[in-house]
Amino acid sequence: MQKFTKQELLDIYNQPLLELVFKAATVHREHHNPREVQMSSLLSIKTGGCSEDCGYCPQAARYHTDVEPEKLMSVASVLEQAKNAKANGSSRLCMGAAWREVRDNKDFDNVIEMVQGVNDLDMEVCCTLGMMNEDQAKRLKNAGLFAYNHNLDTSADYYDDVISTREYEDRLNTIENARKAGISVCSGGIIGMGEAVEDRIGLLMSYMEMETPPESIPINALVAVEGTPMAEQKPIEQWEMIRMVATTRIAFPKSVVRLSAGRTKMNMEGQALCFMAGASSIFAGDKLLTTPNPEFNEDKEMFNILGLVAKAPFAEGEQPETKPDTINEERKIKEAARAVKLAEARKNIPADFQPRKVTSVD
Ligand code: SAM
Ligand code: DTB
Ligand code: SF4
Repeated sequence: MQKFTKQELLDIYNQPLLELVFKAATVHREHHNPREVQMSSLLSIKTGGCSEDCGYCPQAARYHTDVEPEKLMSVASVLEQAKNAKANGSSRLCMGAAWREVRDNKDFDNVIEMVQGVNDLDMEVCCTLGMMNEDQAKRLKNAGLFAYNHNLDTSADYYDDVISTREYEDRLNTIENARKAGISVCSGGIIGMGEAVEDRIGLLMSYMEMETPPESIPINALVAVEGTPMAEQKPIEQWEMIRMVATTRIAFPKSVVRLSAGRTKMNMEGQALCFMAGASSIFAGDKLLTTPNPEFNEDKEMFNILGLVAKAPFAEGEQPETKPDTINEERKIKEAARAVKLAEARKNIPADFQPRKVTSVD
C-alpha cells in the first residue's frame, strides 16, 4: 500500500472536486466492483446513560437530550431485529452499546450470546461496545464476531476539543486488541464538528501510520443533536462529505469506505457522487443508533436508480466459526444445578405451607 504524507493527502483533498472524484473512482474500480455496496444495519442494544463526555453524542448521560436510557436488550429481541435487517437486504449487523468499556459481567455474557445468534443467521456480526481488552476481544472472536467498530473520530490534535474522559491512546489500544484477536477492524471518524481540514487529514494519517489500516472506514457527518455541546454546529455541505470519502478511498484503496451518519441531509445526487468516489457501504434501516436514517425502501429505490446492488455477506473475509463459550457454558451448568437443588428443597415444603405476605421492602 502506498504511504502518503500529510501534505500529499491535503493536496489530494483540496484539488478541484471533479478531478478528485475522477481519481478516486479510478482507484475504486481497480480494487472493488463499483456496483456493489454493502448494507449494514445498526442496532442500539444498550441505549443512553453513558458516563463519557463525547461532545457529539446524544447518549452521554451528562447532556440533556431526548434519549431515554434503556437497559440491555434481550437476546431474543436482538435476533428478531437481525432477521428483519437480513430480510431487508443487510448483510451485516452492527450492535452498539453506550458503554465506556466492556465489563466482564452478565451483560457481556448476553452480548456473547447475541454474537453467536447473529453469526448463526449467516450475517457479518460487528459490535461497538467501547474500549475492550485482549481477552474480551478473544472471547468475542470465539463467539463469531466478524468486525469491531471503534472510531478515532478525529485527529490526535483535535481530539481533546471533543472528548476528555478517555485518551486517543486508549482508542488505539482497543483497535490493536481487536486486531490481535483476528477481528476485522472498522474505524473512522466524524466531520463537521468544527475541525479544520487538517484534522480530517490528520485522522486519515493516524490510519496511514498503522501497520494494517482498518478493513472498514466509516465517514460520518455530525448529527447535531439538541442538548449536546455540538447542537449548534453549522451542518457541513455535502461536497465536504464527497471530498472526505474520495480522499479516504485514494488513501486506502482496499478498505471498505462507509458513507455513514448524515445521509438524511444529503440528496441522491450527493450520495451518487460518494458512491462514484468510492463509498462501498452504507448504514441501512430507518435508525442509526438513536437518530434517523433513510428507510430501507428509499435506499432500495436509490440502488435501482443508480444501478447498485447489495453486497453478499463475507465477500471480504471468511465467516468466523461460532465456538462454545466456556464462561456461559459453565454458568448454565451452575444455574441448572441450582435449579435442581431448589426443586429438591421445595419437595420438603408441606403442602399446606402458606408463605408470609410481604407488604413492603425497604
Ligand atoms: N460507546 C461506544 C464508543 O464510543 O466506542 C460505541 C458507540 S458510539 C455511539 C460509536 C460512534 O458513533 C462514535 O465513536 C461516533 O463516531 C459515532 N457517533 C456518535 N454520535 C454521533 C453523532 N451525533 N454524529 C455522528 N456520529 C456519531
Ligand atoms: C459509525 O461510525 N457510525 C455509527 C456506527 N459507527 C456505530 C453510529 C452513528 C451514530 C449517529 C448518532 C446516533 O444515531 O446516535
Ligand atoms: Fe458513550 Fe460512546 Fe456516546 Fe462516547 S460515543 S458518550 S462512549 S456512547
